[in-house]
Amino acid sequence: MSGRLLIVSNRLPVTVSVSEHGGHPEVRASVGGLATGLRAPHEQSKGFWLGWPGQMSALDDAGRAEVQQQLEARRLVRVELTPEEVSVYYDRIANSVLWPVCHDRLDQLPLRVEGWDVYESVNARFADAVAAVWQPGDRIWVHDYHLMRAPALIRERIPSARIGFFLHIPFPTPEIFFALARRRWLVSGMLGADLIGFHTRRHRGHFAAAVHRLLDTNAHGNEFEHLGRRVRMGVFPMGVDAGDFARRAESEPVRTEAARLRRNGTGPLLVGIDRLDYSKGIPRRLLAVEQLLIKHPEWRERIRFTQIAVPSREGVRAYRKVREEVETLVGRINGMYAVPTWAPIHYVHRGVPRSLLIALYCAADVMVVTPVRDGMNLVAKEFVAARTDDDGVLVLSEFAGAAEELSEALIVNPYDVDETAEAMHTALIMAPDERAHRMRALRARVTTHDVARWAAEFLHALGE
Ligand code: GDG
Repeated sequence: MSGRLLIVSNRLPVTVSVSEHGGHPEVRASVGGLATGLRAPHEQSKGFWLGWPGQMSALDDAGRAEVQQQLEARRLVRVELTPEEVSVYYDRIANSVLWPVCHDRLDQLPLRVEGWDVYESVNARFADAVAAVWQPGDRIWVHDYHLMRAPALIRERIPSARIGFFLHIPFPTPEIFFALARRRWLVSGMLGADLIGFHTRRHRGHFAAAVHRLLDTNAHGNEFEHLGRRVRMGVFPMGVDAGDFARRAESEPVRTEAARLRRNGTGPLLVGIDRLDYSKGIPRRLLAVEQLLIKHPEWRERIRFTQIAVPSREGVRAYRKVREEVETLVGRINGMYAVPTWAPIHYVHRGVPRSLLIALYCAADVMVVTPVRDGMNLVAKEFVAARTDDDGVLVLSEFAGAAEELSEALIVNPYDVDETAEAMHTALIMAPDERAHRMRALRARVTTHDVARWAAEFLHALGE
């Protein structure tokens, strides 16, 4: 496909780090799903990726110039944000208002929501940065809830632009979305795009219903007529770099680490890996582990549940609260059931290196992914991609977007602690041939629908 691609996301796909002892700043590529999936289209199209590089206040002028040079070499365009802008646009509006609403958590909304003006001006800054590099023939792809206004603001600056927008988190039912005073303004922002992508049919349906009620426009099939333009909606479930996970899973260091993880135990290993976020359902998952030990005492002093909880958004109060809740539960459950030589829960409050992450996927007898709401959930797909041995059982929440595709998992209602505990038990006693049968079907899906295909399908639809 011709034309350059301009990718727009809150964060650039790199981390800038400065050592405490001075020296040269280092710009390293991030390994996140988006960074991986868009690397090839970004490099091939010779376009730009625009976003915030993270706080660079620790750098002196020479350091900044050096970072700038390294960013330019990667065709990355820096959108600068002040600490005050980050605190209002990112911490407050994006993460304390839009995130809870899109994850059905109206109870987490602040009593007064202020800062939409800053959200708008930051989105406008991104739009200005796009307009500064845009050339006729370019395609623009804007990502996620931090930039819901950006498509319309780009359209104001470049009426003829070809703009795609992808929402990585759920679009909630209108009943919930309408709690936002700025609902019409947000939806109109997204409608600045030519193509709006969602992970699931359900999110698309909620969005279509919201547009219908707010703007009195009916969708014809997957299309709206908006301000004289055609706006299309599409479902593009994001995948993972399945080939890379499979290769790493078979590498010597990962195999050795996985074998060590298995050997260390007294019996089957259950694993949970999430950002420590209230949407991920960690507290109820811990209660389900407890329930498993109550209902099936034969697992006591045998199973181990390892929960990696990566610190996340610690500047936001709700996140400090969920951390406290998780830590209290871990303490209580371990205190209740542990013996001097065994404890049911291994809780790790820190990110782990990618090799250990994949070793955990490979060593897990049961992977427990039970978010109470999740746009997609890549962890579930990464686990499947890593299981080249066709073994391991996935327990998956019906409220993760991934459940629409991964129907051979044991699907649970994460609010139902008893059901989740029973699914863990079923997974633990599942016969090897059934495990293999399910995993093969899951792997076929995850391998063919990988992240490269996701990006290619979206860009193909945008180009139409
Ligand atoms: C949002 C939506 C949607 C996790 N712990 C470690 C680690 N990770 C990596 C995983 C995975 C990523 O972080 C998490 O991705 P998820 O998709 O599970 O969740 P969110 O961060 O909430 O992502 C979500 C996604 O956007 C994409 O559209 O699926 O629904 O909420 O890639 O591997 N990586 C390493 N160490 C860890 O400890 N190295």
